[in-house]
Amino acid sequence: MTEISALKAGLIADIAAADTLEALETLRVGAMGKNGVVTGLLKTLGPMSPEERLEKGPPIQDLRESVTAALAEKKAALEQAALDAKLAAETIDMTLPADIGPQGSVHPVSQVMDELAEIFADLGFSVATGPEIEDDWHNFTALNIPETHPARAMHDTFYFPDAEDGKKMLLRTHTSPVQIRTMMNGEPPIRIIAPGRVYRSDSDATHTPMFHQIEGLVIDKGITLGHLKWTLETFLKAFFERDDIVLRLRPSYFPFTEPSVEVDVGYTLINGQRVIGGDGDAPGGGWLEVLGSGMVNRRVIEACGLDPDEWQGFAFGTGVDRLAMLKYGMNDLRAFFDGDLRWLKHYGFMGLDVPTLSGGVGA
Ligand code: 2NM
Repeated sequence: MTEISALKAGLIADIAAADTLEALETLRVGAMGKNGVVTGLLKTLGPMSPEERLEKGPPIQDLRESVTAALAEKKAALEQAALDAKLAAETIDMTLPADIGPQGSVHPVSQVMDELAEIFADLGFSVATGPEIEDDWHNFTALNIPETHPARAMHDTFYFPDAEDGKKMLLRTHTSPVQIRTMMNGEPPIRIIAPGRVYRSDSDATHTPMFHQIEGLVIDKGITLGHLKWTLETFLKAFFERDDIVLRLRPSYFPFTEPSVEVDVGYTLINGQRVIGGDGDAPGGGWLEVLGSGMVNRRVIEACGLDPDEWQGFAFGTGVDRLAMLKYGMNDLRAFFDGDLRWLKHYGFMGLDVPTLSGGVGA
């Protein structure tokens, strides 16, 4: 056996015996590295005469190729073995519950808006929307609110700087302009609710500069206060999920309705707790104002281009935030809009993929 074939046999045996990637790397450096034995032999070829190189070159090249191939083969085998060992050790238990990660929740205002839309959908009302930036005609004038009405004073309404076309633009102070637009653009009979954001320059424990309203409007022939009373009673029973809701209608004043009626619901004392339902005049009981309403003023119907001798109707309005507080027992309105995740986790509702009562209580 020549010196080179002995060296080749030894290196290949060492490579075959290497049992870690680190040991294999040490062997590679010893043979093929800058100062490796194979590298050293290759370097001897340079100064040789062509004749000598022709004789001694092939076994050295063969040594280089064989060692390189053995190193690569062993490296692949060791890597495969490492992967096999890892896969054998890291089994995944597919029966473990998945980590569902952080979950959002439905804000009580959104929840209550959904509940209201569903209740009124069952009564034949559709949902109407409109711009939050309005002009003073749709927000005030058409609603029989004259220039001198206190609701127009600067301290209540957020006005935009005067526009060039002379239009006074503002943030709507109620959703009534949606009803105005619906009456102007559509043909009666009309049965709509208009939920959405409204804005008033007001801020304390019970008032935020932005809050949510829902208003309803019915325009048809022969509509009376009786229809209004039945509709509101049916709605409040569905919303508070109680059959013993008692309404108290008090005469009131709104420029856009005549007559105007404020609606209270009775609460009673149950185990010392105020619970909505029952006769508010019972001992310990009382009345909570929940809605404003009335028969739409004929001047409003006329302003919308309809004949008030032909078409009559009723309208009502209330605060969605306030309804949410009453139904779900929250006491600070400001917390609604703080975006505190702890509050949302506590008062929020599960998404619509969870079965709920009338799309209702889910959390
Ligand atoms: C309320 C109370 C009473 C109301 C009236 C109208 C319209 F456009 F038909 F005239 N929309 N909304 C109304 C009536 C709103 O909120 C407390």
